[in-house]
Amino acid sequence: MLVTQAKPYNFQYNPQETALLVIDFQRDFLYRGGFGESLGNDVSLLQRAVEPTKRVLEASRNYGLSIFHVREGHKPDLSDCPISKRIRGNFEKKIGDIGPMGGILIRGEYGHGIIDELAPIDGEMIIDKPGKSAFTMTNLDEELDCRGIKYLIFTGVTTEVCTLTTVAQANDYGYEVLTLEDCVGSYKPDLHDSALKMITSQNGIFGWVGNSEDFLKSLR
Ligand code: TIU
Repeated sequence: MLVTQAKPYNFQYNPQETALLVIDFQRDFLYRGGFGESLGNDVSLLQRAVEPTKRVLEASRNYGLSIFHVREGHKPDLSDCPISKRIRGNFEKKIGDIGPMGGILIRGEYGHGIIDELAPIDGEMIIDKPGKSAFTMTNLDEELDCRGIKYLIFTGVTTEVCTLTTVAQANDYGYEVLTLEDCVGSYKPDLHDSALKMITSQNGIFGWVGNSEDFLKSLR
């Protein structure tokens, strides 16, 4: 077992049974003209999570951890997009409308792709999901189960939306979950802080929160 410093107490994990999750680092969330900006957000706020996540991704590759990339998005015909999700907020640009990176949050479009810094390489799983949780309407749980994965390391955007939703569901499925606080990012700094507090409250109601430096140290 390896051990890394974390809140509310040290996180122990068997690297053979551990997967790194890299959630929704897509141009649609990090770049101007995509889905994140269509919701009225300052997308530059997510950049701070990119470099630490890159270091964790590269170290995880070198160590041989299982790596899962996750993307949020919809089929071009929007048959998997609830009307509630498309119209909520009354925004001018909606899912499926054309923006500078193609159809907003549509699979196969440039904006739906993962940013170059964190692009998947051969052998890494890609999970496409229509909702916020990476477990809902996907085969993520089966893919983790057949690899014998019990421990999940979380990186992703945004902290309180897709990351927290997936962390909470992973906890219900019985995974031991570590979220790296500098590898998750939000448009809302106060909600980022609250989401991380929610994970560790009650002595780890959803799991652990650590940081990239301590996690990298544990892999060395
Ligand atoms: N809007 C927002 O903060 N997030 C999302 O819509 N999806 C993800 O978090 N990936």
